[in-house]
Amino acid sequence: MSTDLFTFGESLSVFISSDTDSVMSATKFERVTAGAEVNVAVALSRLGLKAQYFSRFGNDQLGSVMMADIEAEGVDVSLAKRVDSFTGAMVRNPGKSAPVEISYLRKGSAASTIEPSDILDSYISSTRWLHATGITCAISESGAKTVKHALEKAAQLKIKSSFDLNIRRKLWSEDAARKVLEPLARDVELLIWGEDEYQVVFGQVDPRQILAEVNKRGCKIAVMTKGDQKMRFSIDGNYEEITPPKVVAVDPVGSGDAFTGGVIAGLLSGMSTTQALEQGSICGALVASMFGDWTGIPSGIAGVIDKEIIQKVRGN
Ligand code: KDG
Repeated sequence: MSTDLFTFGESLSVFISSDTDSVMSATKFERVTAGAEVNVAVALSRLGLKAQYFSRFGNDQLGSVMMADIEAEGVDVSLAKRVDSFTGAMVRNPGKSAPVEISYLRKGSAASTIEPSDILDSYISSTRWLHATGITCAISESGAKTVKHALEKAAQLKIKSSFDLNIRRKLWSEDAARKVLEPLARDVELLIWGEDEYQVVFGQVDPRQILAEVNKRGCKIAVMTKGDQKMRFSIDGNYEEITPPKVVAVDPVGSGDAFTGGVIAGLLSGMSTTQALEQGSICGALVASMFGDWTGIPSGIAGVIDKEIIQKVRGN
């Protein structure tokens, strides 16, 4: 099967308190499926492209329901393995009156047993784009090896790839993250990190300087995001900025992944890099404007957001 995107990582069942804004006082919880890489796969699928996602799920009910959720979004999850461990979860408040606070239930989870041999060369050679994140590096040593293996294989097979640092400070220290992630920040088509993540890996530096440096490391498009603020990027040494569309932010969780998905889809559709980044920022803003990681992801055809949605966001 040939695909537009192949990605892998850990998806989680996210339990969100629904009767109060605090996990401490809630008695009711809503469950949704999410995860940085699967969010990107869903974005590609909503935008009309073929996305394939690999993970290890436990032989449990959460594993079954999450695979069904992913499949219902049109993402091919048929390569996934079921293993003798539990499927990971996350508990959080919705962030309505207090900042979002999360707790993970994932150490030793099924997905954390992922290994380089799970990612067959054929998964990469049959796709147009490989996407990986630093979260998979944080969940286990074999996860970090798997990311390294997949990115190197993509470079070897001349398949375009993207890497999102996605530092999760509840999973590892900044020091540990820097050691593992710094060597991986090279030779990808698209490197997307938050401003604070660049600082963790490269120290306090001028954005223009560091983005140019990242281009020199073989990353053609280097992007530095900062939530709903100005996004900086550099393509082959040429620095530019985009201001994301303003929306009323309801829930920022998942907006970075929607941004990444919108950019990849745009690039695969043949848009210019700047247009693809603009499309990504619309996807990110839409997700932030609605509750949940997937709710606001827009629909589209062949990688391009539906025109009416763009008109609505731009207010015309
Ligand atoms: O990017 C959104 C993710 O943070 C969320 O879906 C959960 O994957 C997740 C994580 O590891 O925090």
